[in-house]
Amino acid sequence: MARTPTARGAATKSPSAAPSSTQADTYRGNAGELQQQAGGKHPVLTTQQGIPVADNQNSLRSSPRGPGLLEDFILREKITHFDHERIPERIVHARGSAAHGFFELTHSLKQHTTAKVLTEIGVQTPVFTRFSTVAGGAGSVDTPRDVRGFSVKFYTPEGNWDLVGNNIPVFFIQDAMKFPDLVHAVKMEPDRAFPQAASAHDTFWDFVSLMPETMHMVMWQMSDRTIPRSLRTMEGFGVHSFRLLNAAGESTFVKFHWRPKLGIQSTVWDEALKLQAADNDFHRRDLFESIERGDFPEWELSVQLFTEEDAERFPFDHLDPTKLIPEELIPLQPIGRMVLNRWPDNFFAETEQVAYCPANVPPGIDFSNDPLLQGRLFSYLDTQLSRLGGPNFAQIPINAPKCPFHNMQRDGHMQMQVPKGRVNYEPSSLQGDTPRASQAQGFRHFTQADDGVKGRVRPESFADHYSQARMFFRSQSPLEQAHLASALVFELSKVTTVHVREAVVGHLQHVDAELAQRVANGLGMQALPPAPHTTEPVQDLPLSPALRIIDRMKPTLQGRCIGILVADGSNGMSVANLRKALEKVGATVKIVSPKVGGALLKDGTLLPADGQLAGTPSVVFDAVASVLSPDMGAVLAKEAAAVDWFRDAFGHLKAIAACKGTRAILEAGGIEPDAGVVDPADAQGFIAAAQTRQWDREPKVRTLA
Ligand code: HDE
Repeated sequence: MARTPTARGAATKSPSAAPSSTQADTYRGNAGELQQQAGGKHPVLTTQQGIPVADNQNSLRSSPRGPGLLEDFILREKITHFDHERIPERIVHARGSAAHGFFELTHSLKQHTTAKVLTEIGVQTPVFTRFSTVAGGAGSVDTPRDVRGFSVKFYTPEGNWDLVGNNIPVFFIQDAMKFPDLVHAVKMEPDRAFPQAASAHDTFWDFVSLMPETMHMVMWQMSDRTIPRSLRTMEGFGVHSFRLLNAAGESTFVKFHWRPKLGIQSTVWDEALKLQAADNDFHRRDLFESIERGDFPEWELSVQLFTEEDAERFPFDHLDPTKLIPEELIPLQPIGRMVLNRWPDNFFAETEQVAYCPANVPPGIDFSNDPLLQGRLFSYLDTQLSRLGGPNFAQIPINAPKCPFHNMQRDGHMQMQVPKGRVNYEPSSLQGDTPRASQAQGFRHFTQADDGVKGRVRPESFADHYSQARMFFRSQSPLEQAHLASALVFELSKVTTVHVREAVVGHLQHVDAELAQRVANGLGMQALPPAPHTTEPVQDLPLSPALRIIDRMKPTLQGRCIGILVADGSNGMSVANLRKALEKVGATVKIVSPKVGGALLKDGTLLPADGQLAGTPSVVFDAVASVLSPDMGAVLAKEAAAVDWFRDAFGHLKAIAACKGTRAILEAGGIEPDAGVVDPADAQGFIAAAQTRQWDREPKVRTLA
């Protein structure tokens, strides 16, 4: 008699107690069906000890409706492992996405370094690159206003080189001593545990207002750099000066720069805010999808090389990480490219467990005395000991070098290796194959005389906090300056403590008096707060147009995504023609329709959709188009999701290709078509408009500070 368990569990016999064949079928029925559907040859499920499992649906009970038994080693092992699935998230840069790829050198730096990764042209060095936000937790969204981490692990033939940088070339503070304070101030406030992933709150700006050295980085943070369009359109910087050492032991200073092949692109602030609701994983998804379709993200690596003597002539100290070296002063030399072409197989095993450390450098690369870098050399190994649970994390596949490695380090938690032999010390004479140090190949430090006086001091050469902040602000285009001023108004408007707002505006006076006035106006201040006393006169450094974004956006649709809105009755030919023209110039096209099943076109064919209108707002696209019948246009003009689709695209300065049927929706959204609104039949006109944003439109759609 076949028994089907009822809601009250009517089976009378325990399924694990040698069930009758009919009972076994009943209990395993579902799983069996699933396996058949999936097809293929499935290995037998086992415990971690390799014991085959007969039933993965039911725990062991004393009777069908009786208590569970402690004896159930299968359940206990499964639950115990699950209970320990999480590891501590990174203290900073917790939210990140990563990909595998390679670095290929195109110009040798042989004259300056012995590092093979920088001297062997054409060799492809494997890399694993992780991008991150800084302030938010691992589960926070991808698109807050925040600095982005840009970490590259090069698996070189002489050991791993980790270039652990950011998408901004300077940092908030000059000395590692202040890092815990900075991070405490920017993360959620300790009593209320908000805001998540946002610097717009009192503690961050309180810290800033009392630490004028933050002012240069604050300018970058308030610029559009911190609201990137995608990870593929961000620059990356090693930030600190490093040293290159050649065979003769001579040193050259170096700064590293990554430049995206697609050019640098950002979002506009209102768009970034709405993206946080539209797609929490906007950047991760974009990276994944681009790799999946073979559109591999690529960056050029460039270096700025300079000597100690060059550095003495700079009007700032290059060892101060709040300063950059304008490329107008020391030009960038391209030396290679990085291509990311493989998504990790497993997020936890690779992206979560990867452990970057700025102290990982191969022979031929060395550190400078930048006091922030010196502190970082300690911090990363230390944090990884607790985050990854012990000293053997370098054996985790994603962290292990891809070149041979041998040492006498032994034992410890999670030791994966089984060393052979009696010798675990050096020197030794009992075995002929034990590792020995090598003068010829080993790592050498730059030898430098140091006749200073020990002490806790800030060098006087670090005292100028405003000149480069001024240089950055004044180098921006007028629109970028307006974005920056508006970002300051937005952030400071979230600060409830009046004296903090005033103190920040006081500092801005040293950066640029007009900026301070604009922010004061935006905050509704009745009078301009006084500028704080400063020991150093602020210099008017030569401007650096290379620091802009808007002018440098590449006029291309490559790497950009266009959404086409269709509905029942749309003209299939118009959609196909537009799609073909867009794809020809490298754009990705996605079809959006009121229903995800697609739209029944005028000719009766079904066009499947990539996204449903209500769940795919226009913020996720770089430009939008629509092909709608007048009837559907009239229906959608009463649909908020459709009206918002166009109103937001217009407000976010995107090109719009709107057919006649769409006019009713534009009217419902109060949109007055401008040069960036074209007919979808004019594919070339749309392509030209979609290659950039409609910057002229901005003053008409929002008031900027
Ligand atoms: Fe980090 N930083 N940092 N940082 N940092 C970490 O290391 C630290 C700094 C950066 O994708 C932590 O493994 C100190 C500058 C990135 O996994 C931690 C100081 C720059 C990442 C740490 C700095 C960075 C980190 C947290 C001041 C740009 C993510 C987890 C002395 C050049 C790496 C971890 C990844 C991560 C410490 C300053 C970039 C706590 C003490 C400057 C991209 O060790």
